[in-house]
Amino acid sequence: MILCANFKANKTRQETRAYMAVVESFVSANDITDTIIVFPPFTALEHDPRNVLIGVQNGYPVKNGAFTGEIALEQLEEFGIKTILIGHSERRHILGETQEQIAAKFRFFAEQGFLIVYCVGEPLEIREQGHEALMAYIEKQFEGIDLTYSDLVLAYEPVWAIGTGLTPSNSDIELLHGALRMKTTAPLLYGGSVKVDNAGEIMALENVDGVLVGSAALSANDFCDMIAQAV
Ligand code: G2H
Repeated sequence: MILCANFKANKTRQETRAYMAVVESFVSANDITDTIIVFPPFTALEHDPRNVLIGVQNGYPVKNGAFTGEIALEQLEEFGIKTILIGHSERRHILGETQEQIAAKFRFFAEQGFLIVYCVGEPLEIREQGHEALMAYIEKQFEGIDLTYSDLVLAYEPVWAIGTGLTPSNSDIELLHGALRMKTTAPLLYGGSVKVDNAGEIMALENVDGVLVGSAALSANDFCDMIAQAV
């Protein structure tokens, strides 16, 4: 299983250090062999600890240069970062990233050999149009994306389930993940209001290889509880 904690714009450097200490000691004490990835804000980046991967929530697809306000490869390399989240719905819908920009990031970071957690997902009005419309929408989010990339992890996160407490039914998750499984052999994560109460059940579903957790993973103890539920 792969379990990711996405902090978004939460936690200070000090809070992140305290969080990592809890998660790292839990992972070592329990001989956890699942892949655990934490995505802190840039300001709290540290070198990868031994047993937990540290990834970034974004990155600019150049080595360095005149890109005010961005963080590029050179700055990530300084921390030994080799894991990145690309295509998260908040970047698509709040920050206005286009599929073209997202695909450029994907290409660049794939060329650099990063482990890429690539996110797709539909808004509610698309889901209400049925499975075919939903798949057509997600297909567009695959434009310019190499689904055969060897270090790809694909995360399905329905936009309407993100931070809302709503989740699709287990059978809807299985239906969608089954369709994604036909397109790629990459591990498939589910994301969107995963919490201690539903993580185990979701991870036990067919074609679910892990979870991407936001708000419920902000508590280190809760994230450890979810890790303990990995099957
Ligand atoms: C989806 C998810 C983590 P949350 O954004 O990427 O957030 O678990 O808060 O819905």
